[in-house]
Amino acid sequence: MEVPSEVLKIADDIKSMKIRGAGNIARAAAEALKTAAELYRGPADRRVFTEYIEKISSLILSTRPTAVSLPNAVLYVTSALENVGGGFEEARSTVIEVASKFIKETLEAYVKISEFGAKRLKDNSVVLTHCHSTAVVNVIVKAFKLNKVSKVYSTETRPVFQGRITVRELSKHGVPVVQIPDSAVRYVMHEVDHALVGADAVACNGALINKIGTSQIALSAKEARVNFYVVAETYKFSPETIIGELIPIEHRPPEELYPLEVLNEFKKTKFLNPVFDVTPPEYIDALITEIGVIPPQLASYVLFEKYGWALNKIKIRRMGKILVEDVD
Ligand code: RI2
Repeated sequence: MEVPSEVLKIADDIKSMKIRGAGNIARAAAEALKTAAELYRGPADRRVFTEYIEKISSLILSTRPTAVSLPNAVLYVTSALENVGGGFEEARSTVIEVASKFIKETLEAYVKISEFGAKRLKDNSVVLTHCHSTAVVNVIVKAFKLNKVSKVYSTETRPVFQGRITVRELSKHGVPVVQIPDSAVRYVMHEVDHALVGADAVACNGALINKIGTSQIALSAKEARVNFYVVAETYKFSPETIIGELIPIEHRPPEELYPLEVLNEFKKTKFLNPVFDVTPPEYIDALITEIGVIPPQLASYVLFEKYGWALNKIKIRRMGKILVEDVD
């Protein structure tokens, strides 16, 4: 069974970062599985359909390696498929229903997160944020409507400049926002009350994996005794880290740093473009999730609660390959 062009497009858009942000990536993954099930034109045979969904899953998992929300979205849908009885029709409708449920639940999580997060900010706060996180924007907008935010510093976030999206979105809601180069974080930190960042992944020890530069911001916040909060839905917590896996850090091509014609002038220069970094739990004051505001030390508890059922058969998916199966 061929992969439908609509699904190939979603995969390409995630890879090229047309679709980006851990939450959007996860919803796009669920959407791809749902679309694939809807467009399936193969034989009405459960085994053939399951193989087809596995093929789609591998394709989606191969797009970007770091945001754990992506394998978690795939796990959510494929484990429901594994668990449902019946034949082809039940299998197909399960994929469609469960993928839609995932999308709905992840959107609903923003409501709770913004309520909890806004409560946590003090009145008249100056907030600093990095990159573009939909979850963070939701918290800031909610807090702003409650008159709790007086100014937001938003980093540009080189090399892809996602900070420009943040500025656009916050301005649309009337939030006073100041764009700064990434290197100006420490310069403004003395004015900041709370640093708020999103998450691509949270490890079982509470460490955060987020946009490159996040750990420097955490360091600077700690030095200035500024609260450093991570806004993260629990589907960004990584069950693989419980069985000792490390979260791979994506490296992207140097073309994101310089246009190709300029790069050609630097024949002997090497370029490094890591997209994410790791912030240790000691630098994090709290994780703002849809189930509450929790200390990073509770991450493993959340993981056992949320993914405990999956741990004895977890599939480690790295760039589309299933490396380990049935881990006891
Ligand atoms: P939301 C982004 O990664 C940023 O690192 C951001 O903090 C994180 O995803 C979470 O974003 P990228 O896709 O899910 O820009 O909160 O590489 O939108």
